[in-house]
Order: sequence, then C-alpha cells, then structure tokens
Amino acid sequence: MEIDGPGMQILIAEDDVITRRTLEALLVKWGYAVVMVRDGVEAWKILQGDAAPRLAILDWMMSGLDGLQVCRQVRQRVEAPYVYVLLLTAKGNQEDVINGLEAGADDYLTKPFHALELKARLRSGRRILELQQQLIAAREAFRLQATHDLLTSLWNHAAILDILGRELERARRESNPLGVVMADLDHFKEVNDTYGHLAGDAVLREVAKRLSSSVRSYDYVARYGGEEFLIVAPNCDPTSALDLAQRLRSSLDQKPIDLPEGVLPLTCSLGVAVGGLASKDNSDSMLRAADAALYRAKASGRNRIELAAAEMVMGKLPPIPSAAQRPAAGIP
Ligand code: GH3
Ligand code: MG
Repeated sequence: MEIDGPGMQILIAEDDVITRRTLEALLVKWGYAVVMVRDGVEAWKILQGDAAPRLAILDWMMSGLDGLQVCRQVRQRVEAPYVYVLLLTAKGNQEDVINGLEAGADDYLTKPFHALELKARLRSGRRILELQQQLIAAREAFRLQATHDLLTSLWNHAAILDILGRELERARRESNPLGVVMADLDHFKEVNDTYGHLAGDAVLREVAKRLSSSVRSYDYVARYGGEEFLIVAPNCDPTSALDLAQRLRSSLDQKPIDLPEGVLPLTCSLGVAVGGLASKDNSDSMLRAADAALYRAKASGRNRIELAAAEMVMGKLPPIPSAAQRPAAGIP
C-alpha cells in the first residue's frame, strides 16, 4: 500500500450525499484515490479486506454502524495494519470530542468543515502513517539483523539454536524424525591464504546460495561458524537426511566456484544426525552427534558424508562413489 504521494487510498464513509460528493471532489483534486461507502457496515467490510485503505474519514452519524462503532471495532484488531481515523461530526461539544477520541479516532473535524483544514489534517494523518511505516521497517530490519548472518544472510548461530530447540520439541510432539546436517568447507583456509580474505568472503556467499537452493522450502540453513553450516530439516528420516546431505555435498562438488581470480574447486564434509523420536534427544546431543560424524567425514578423507552412529537406523553410509574417485579436495 502506498502511503506517500499521490494515489494513496482514502475511505470515505458518509451517508449524506452532498457531503459525500464534496469530499470525493476535494480528495480526487488533491490526488487521493477514493473508496466511497454510504454506511458503517460497508465501511467495516472494506476495512477488513486485503489492501484496505489505511486512512478513513468516517461520519459519526450513520445507519447500521455509526462512525464511533466502526472506530472501536478497528481498534480492537491486534494484527491488522494501523488505520488512521478522521471522524467527521456535526457534534462539536467537548464531551463528544472526548468520546470520539476515546473510541480510538485519531482526529476529528466538525461539519461544516473548511476544505483547507481537511487537507492539512489529511496531511498530518499521512505523516503519522509514514512514521509508523518507518518504525515497522526499522523493527523488521533490526529483527533480521539479530537473527541473520551479515555476510551470507543465512540464519545466524543463535537463531539456528532457537530453531533447533523449537523443531525438536515439535518433532517429539508429532512423533516425526528431525534431521540435522553439519557441513564444514574442506581446506577453506587455503582459499584465504591463496586468494585473500575478500575472495574467501565471496566464496562463503556463493556457498550459502548453493546450500540454500539444495534444501526443501521448510528446511533451515544457518552459518554456524566461520566456514561451518548447519541445516535443520524437519520431518526428515535418515534416508531423506542422507539424500539432503548428498544434495548439499553435490551443490559444491559438482561445479567449481567462479571467482574473478579464477575457477576454484571446493568441497565440504558433512555429519548427519537424525533425532526427535527418542525422548533423550536434545539439541546438544544432536549437535554433538552431527559434529562427531562430521569429524569422521574429515578424518576419512573429506568431501564425504557420515551418519551419526547413535542415531543410525540404516547402518553406516556406504562410501560415496564420487568421493573415492576424486583427488583430495582443496585448492589445486
Ligand atoms: P578443514 O578441511 O579441516 O576444515 O580445513 P579448513 O582450512 O577449512 O579449516 P580451518 O579451521 O583450518 O580454517 C578455517 C578457515 O576459515 C580459517 C578462517 O580464516 C576462515 N574463515 C572463517 N570465517 C571466515 C570469514 O568470515 N571470511 C573468510 N574469508 N574466511 C573465514
Ligand atoms: Mg573447514
């Protein structure tokens, strides 16, 4: 919804035809898009719709629901976007004004109103909405910063631990398996040593993209540490977890990374753990199991996947054929 500039939508709810036409003519002249209704019931219906106007001029006295009642209903909503309400009233005594503002109106204008006063009050309403929009955007940016890694835009360490705890609880409640995959880039230090830290950063960003595009839409990919990534995969049995790890491994192994400095083959080693069904599983034990499996994958040659022993259901993962056939991973 556009708040700023021409084309901003304003709802007018007014049962008097002359006032309605006057308002419409003025608002259109000032560049607003007008949504016009004749009573409070219609106004309430419009305000509940998708992409409803964020600024409403409500006549106080209307049949069905009056402006005050619409205002109260609007304010009772918790999740809906804020609607700025300008109450239009023939009543002008102090008590009425207090009632109107207490019902949740942001401002009021007494009929007959002066056109330029209406224009100025609409502008101040718009300003409030703009400020509110900026606040929401700032809060969203802050939330994103607190939960995401700056370099790769993946979930960060703290956020993925929260996610893992939550998903593990859900997995237990719903008796579903939960997979975690820990992936660590092979010989990544050599990338920095050979091409420099900035190239290393570019590689990490590319790795993040490839890993993210290898998972299902409801899996979570995080940067767990420097060049270590953690994937949390809900509803993922050992076979699916190994498939997932295989896709992650292939996403790096199958295509070297293109850098301005040259083409760089890159691989990773992965440890997989599946838990959630046994009540003894907790985040710590799953992470330790995945980490131990990852350690084994590193020790047995890198660019390979190991399934954590404790959670093994299908027996040890057979060696991945391509890994055995390939030269040791790393910088050529
Ligand atoms: P291994 O196969 O045993 O995992 O070897 P490795 O070289 O990948 O592991 P090691 O722990 O020796 O080195 C990790 C390197 O990752 C060292 C560190 O400088 C680099 N690294 C960690 N975070 C960042 C980062 O944000 N940017 C860059 N460019 N490098 C990073
Ligand atoms: Mg490494």
